[in-house]
Amino acid sequence: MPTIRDIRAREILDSRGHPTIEAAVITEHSVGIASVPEGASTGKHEAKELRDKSKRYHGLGVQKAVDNIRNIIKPLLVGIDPARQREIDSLMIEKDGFKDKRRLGANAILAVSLACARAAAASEGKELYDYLSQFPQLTKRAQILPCPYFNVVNGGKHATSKINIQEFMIVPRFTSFHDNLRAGSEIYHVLKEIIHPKYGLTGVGDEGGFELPLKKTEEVLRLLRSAITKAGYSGKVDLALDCAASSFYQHKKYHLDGRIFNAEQLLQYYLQLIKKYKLISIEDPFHEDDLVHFAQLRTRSGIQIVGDDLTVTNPERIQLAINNKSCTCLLLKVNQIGTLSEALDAAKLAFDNGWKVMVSHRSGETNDSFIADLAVALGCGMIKAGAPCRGERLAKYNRLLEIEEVA
Ligand code: 2PG
Ligand code: MG
Repeated sequence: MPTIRDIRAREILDSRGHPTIEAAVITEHSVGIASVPEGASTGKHEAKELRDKSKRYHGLGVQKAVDNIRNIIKPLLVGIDPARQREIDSLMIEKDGFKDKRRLGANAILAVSLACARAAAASEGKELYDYLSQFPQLTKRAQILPCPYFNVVNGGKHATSKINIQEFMIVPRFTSFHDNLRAGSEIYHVLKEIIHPKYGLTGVGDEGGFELPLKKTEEVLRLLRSAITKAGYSGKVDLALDCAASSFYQHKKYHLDGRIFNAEQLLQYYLQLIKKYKLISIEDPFHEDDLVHFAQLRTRSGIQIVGDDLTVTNPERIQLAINNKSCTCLLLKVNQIGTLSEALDAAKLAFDNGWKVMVSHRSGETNDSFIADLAVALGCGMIKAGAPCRGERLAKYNRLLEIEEVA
């Protein structure tokens, strides 16, 4: 039986140039390394990452969280088999003592939680997705390659433009992952060819999608539709949005596209967009506590309604959304809850209640491709990891290509 001999941790930088944590769990036979991502449009119910709030890196340093791994988490876990994931996660949760993991930091806890899974998979000589498939929450799930949701235009908190909707996604509908990746990439480059002569600039936002000097949701949707057609993918690629509506909700109103909406008016607006652009999925259409309007849009639109800031990968929040019939799909982000065991509990709860699950990256990412393996092990059929552009996004998509080849 392998046991944890050492745990190392260090401060590294993420794709936005902000500090984050990389941890290494070392056993007699293996080393498991994992790093944690960081959100920009974080839900208020998410687990809390610990930041130094000192002068370094404008307060964003993570030296305290790194010290917590070295001085508190390591002594707690040395000598344990890294495959005892539930016990490891529970020990860290208890030691932290806060529901939102603010003492040790969800970032510190998650780095170790994921690194343990990697170390255990390596000791067993298994690919990570195969190892994860053995978890009790996933035993009934078949491994499948997920369909990618490519975020090709960035708005909201992920861009400096005036577009309020955070993510405009294209969703190719081919059976193989490599065909989907090819479609995403070809459309992305056609989009660039359309944008460049019109606007000059073709800079990208946090998730690799283009930043556009436009103001209205419909202008972007029209552009996407023409790029899909011009690239020869008409009828084979769908459109989806992540509104991240909490980010344009102020003083009890939604400030979108230069207009001010109440929830009912916004719902009507979404229904029009869904019909006109054949949207197949909308994430966070209303603010993070509006369970009721999520539910109304679900029944009145019939399309996929994804909970992110509403549900924050937290079984308690998900149960609330289940009771209110607010969503049909859970967005699964491991760092929203802070341990692998709890993230898998969240997925299981969603599946058991007839929801779908979409595995997700964060806007601040590293080159860690853990979520690619996780999506395959969950057999959930959907992943969003940004545009088919920028290394930290491609790390996930390229890992899926690799899995597709060997699986
Ligand atoms: C989201 C995510 C990821 P962030 O809202 O779904 O795309 O953004 O990581 O900034 O919360
Ligand atoms: Mg979101």
